[in-house]
This record gives sequence, structure tokens and C-alpha cells, in this order.
Amino acid sequence: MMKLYLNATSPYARMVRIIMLEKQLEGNVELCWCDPWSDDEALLRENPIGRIPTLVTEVGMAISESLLIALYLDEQCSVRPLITADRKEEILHVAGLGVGLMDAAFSTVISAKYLNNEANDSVLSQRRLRAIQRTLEHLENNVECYLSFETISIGDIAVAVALDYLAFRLPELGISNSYTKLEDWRSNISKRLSFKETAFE
Ligand SMILES: N[C@@H](CCC(=O)N[C@@H](CS)C(=O)NCC(=O)O)C(=O)O
Repeated sequence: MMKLYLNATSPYARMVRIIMLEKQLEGNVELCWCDPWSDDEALLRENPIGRIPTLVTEVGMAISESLLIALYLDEQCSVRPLITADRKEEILHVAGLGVGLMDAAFSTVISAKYLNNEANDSVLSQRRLRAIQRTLEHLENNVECYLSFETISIGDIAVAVALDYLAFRLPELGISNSYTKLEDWRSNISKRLSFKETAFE
């Protein structure tokens, strides 16, 4: 049995959970709910970096970094491949954008929490917000060729989780109203069981 250290609000952990469900691996993984911000002892014993998601494999090796975990699970199980050979470059392009969006959104939220809201007026935070806007525009203009809600890839999962996280944690950005094609796509992919079962709360 593998173990996945996670919490209910991490976009990175949600991405891994969705992958587990899509690949029908949930019976092989024990969920270990924890709070990485309070130095959870069990998590730190497994992984000195102390971040979630952390996957502990059946041979007891801890893997962190959501994309590395995604690659590992994809190789372990051939159900619904996350990166298909025919669209490899495109999928990796989109996955990078999705995780980049997640990073920018997550840094904005965590800076407000730990450094106070003024941190978000800084030059760095303004750069992050511009990156979010540019990336959303790029995706909005390419929804039809880049994104799918039927045969989904690691790119689709990363972008959808990032959009959900933006709507969940930074509603003041109003992305749902500004990027209507992306919003339609998000509402379709969100109907999948894997998304419903892992919704942010
Ligand atoms: N790049 C990492 C980011 C993981 C990450 O930042 N996790 C946060 C929760 S969302 C965490 O565990 N933070 C605890 C800490 O930094 O001490 C990934 O893709 O997995």
C-alpha cells in the first residue's frame, strides 16, 4: 500500500488525488491527512522537506513535488495515460502553465497569510499577478486546441485545479467572469467524479 500525505486545500495535493482517482489507484493508496504548516511529525519522518503532497511508495521511498508524483503514478499504472505520445509537447506545455498558475496563486495566498497583505503590493507580487493574467489570456485564446474535458491529460488536470484554486482563494480577481471560454471548460471538467470528490472546501 502506498501513502499520500495531503490536506484539503493544497492545489498540488488535489492534483495528485485527482490523478489517483482517474487512474483508479485509490484502493492502493492510504490518505494521510496532515497539516504541513505545523511540522506534522509523521510527515517529517517520511520527508525532511516537510511539504505536501508526499507520496510514500510501496518500498517506503518518499516522493515530493506533484509533477514527479504524477509521472511516477503514470508509469506505475497504464489506466488513462496522463501524457500521450501524439500530444506530448502540447500536454507538457499546458501542464507547465497549470503548475505555474498554481505557484503564482499559491504564493499570493501564502504571502498574504504569513507576511500580511502589504506583501502583495510588492514588485514580486505584481509580477505574479501579471503572469497569472497573461497565462489566463493565453489559455482563453487556445481552449479548443489545448484543453479537453473528455480524454484528460496531466495538462488538463493541472490547469483545471489551478483555475479552481484561483476561484476558491482569490475570488477578488474575478477570473470566472473575465475568461468565459475557460470558465465553460472548467465547468465541464468539474463534472468528473474525480473533481467532485476532491472539491476544495
Ligand atoms: N512544488 C511543490 C509545492 C508543494 C507545496 O508548496 N506544498 C505546500 C502546501 S500547498 C506545503 O506543504 N507547504 C508547507 C511548507 O512549505 O512548509 C509541488 O508541486 O508539490
